[in-house]
Amino acid sequence: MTTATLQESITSAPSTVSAVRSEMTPEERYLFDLQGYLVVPNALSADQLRVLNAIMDERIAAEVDPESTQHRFFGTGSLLGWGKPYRDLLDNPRILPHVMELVGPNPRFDHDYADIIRTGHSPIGATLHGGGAPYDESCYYTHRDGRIRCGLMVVAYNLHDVHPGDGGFGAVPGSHKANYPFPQQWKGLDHRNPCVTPVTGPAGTAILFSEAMTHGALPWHGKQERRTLFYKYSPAAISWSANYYDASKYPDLTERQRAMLEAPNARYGHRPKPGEATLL
Ligand SMILES: O=C(O)CCC(=O)C(=O)O
Repeated sequence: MTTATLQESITSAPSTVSAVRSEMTPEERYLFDLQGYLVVPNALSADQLRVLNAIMDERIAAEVDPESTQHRFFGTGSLLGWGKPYRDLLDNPRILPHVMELVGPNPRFDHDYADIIRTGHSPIGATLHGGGAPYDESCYYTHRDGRIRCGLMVVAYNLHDVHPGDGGFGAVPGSHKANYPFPQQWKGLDHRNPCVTPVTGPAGTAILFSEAMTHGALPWHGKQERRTLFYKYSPAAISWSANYYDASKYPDLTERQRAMLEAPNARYGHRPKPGEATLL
């Protein structure tokens, strides 16, 4: 049985998002530690998909050249500004237990973006990046005191189906624990690379992965455009991004969501409130 089939058999998911668990299963924990990624089916309900796609349709109509083959929504504002359905994904109950286990009990939302790919290369091209070596203190993967610890982990939501053969997310399973750098001459994804596993799944699937795992975007051959949301989380005191969120822009956030947007710090009790921090 391949790891992919194994994963399919043990995560054959609840059919609705209401079947929420409070923690990762031992099988999910095993697979994430083994592979550096985990596929979570049905992370979004059919209703969520409809609304998230409808909002994205409007954004595409407003911002994306119909002739362009790909586009990344990044750098001109966060997906959190696209409306409550996007803000609610911050602490998606189907995924939050995984995030809290993989980055720690006080997860911090580090950054986000969305990609659409109509054909061929993604906005970042077709080159693998990341990996356990050389060690990267912002994207580490380690295991201490009986717990997985990721410096930066990603929840990638498929808003459209990704079928086998379409392309999409490509992973080098186990590479988050590699002791040697990934060979430079193998990094291109335009040709089949036996080290790379295409990770597929229908709309609503979430692919969780450690940024320390070598990964990239396989060239897209799907009939429908690929639509992927990337929500990235760090431990409370760590930041990959140089930009921090301003929670005051989103008055409808819950207390938990607001806490996830706090700038990196150790969450000590007498810290200045967001907006009151002193520049030293
Ligand atoms: O397209 C993908 O699934 C991978 C994207 C990625 O690795 C990145 O944005 O850094």
